[in-house]
Amino acid sequence: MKTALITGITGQDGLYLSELLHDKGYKVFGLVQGQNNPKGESLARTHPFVEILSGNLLDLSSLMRAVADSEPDEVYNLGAVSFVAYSWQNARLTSDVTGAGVLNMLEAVRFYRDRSGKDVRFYQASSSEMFGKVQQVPQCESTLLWPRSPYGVAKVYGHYMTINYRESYDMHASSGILFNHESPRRGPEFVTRKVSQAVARIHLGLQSGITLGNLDAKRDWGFAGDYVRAMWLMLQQDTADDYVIATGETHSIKELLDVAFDEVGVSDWERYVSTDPRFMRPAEVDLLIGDATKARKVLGWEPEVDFDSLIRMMVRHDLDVQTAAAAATNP
Ligand code: GDR
Repeated sequence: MKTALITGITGQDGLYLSELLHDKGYKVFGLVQGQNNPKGESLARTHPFVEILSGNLLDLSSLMRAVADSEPDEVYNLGAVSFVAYSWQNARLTSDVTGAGVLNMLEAVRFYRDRSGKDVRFYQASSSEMFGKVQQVPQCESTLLWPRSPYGVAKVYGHYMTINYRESYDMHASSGILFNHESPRRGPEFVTRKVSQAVARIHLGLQSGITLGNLDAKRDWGFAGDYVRAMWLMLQQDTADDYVIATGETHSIKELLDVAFDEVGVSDWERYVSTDPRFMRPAEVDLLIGDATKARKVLGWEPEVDFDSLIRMMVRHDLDVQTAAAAATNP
């Protein structure tokens, strides 16, 4: 039986990945930070097969203990301060957790590997935010990185540190440059879920409209369940490497609104949508579209859920959730 340790296990990707690994027969450990963390309590209820370990990416000794206790074959570093807009207000915290946290995790793995002699494989969750002000369209593994947010800068640090540990210490350390990936488990601060929740609530008469930021930004959106499969495939290769994971299609926020509102039979969504500078970013990433040719060729990875099905799946999920919540408050 193989063993995996996942940081950021309470996030969307951590949950999907833990299920994938559990189905493959892995013993799964998950790092959860803080005392009485409600997300940890919820994880224990919904994913009882995960063994929860306490630790924090800022605290190297806690990571060394987590690695020693779990004796992992594979470590997936998904933990981060991950909301881009928040990173301008919390640039130092983001740099520490999302950037230096990667170094701490790499050190903990290297220390354990050197003492145990076990070949531990490492996955780093890099991000398309690293491309920022894009220098090439579409973006691939060799595209020059030009991050546009403190979050993007921190991810670049973690990305190059992962490559550096691979080259300096012969570690099996791979980096997945994942483009935006969404699901019904996405946090409501991200634009797809903010829209799917609002559309469901507007349809049910629970909310009158939605206020957004830049409607012209374009993203390459895939399904998180497809993307965690790519993470696992990277660690099954003989050689560690970096891979772009993307659908190769890009859509604007306006197109997202077209599909989401269409799912509830609304075509003139403009009457429900307003914009507010509050949701604009000091520096925007205007266009992302990934070229995942390498992942397709080397890993044999293909996305299964397309943009249209993804957004409709999220709206339908939120219709169910909101209907149940409304029924519970007005029985
Ligand atoms: P992103 O995701 O920043 O790409 O990072 P997000 O969904 O927050 O924004 C996508 C685009 O939508 C525009 N936008 C809005 N965004 C939010 N959150 N709220 C709004 O009201 C709104 N209006 C317009 C944004 O300006 C942006 O252009 C995500 C995160 O998951 C990162 O952690 C991850 O690394 C990358 O995807 C890949």
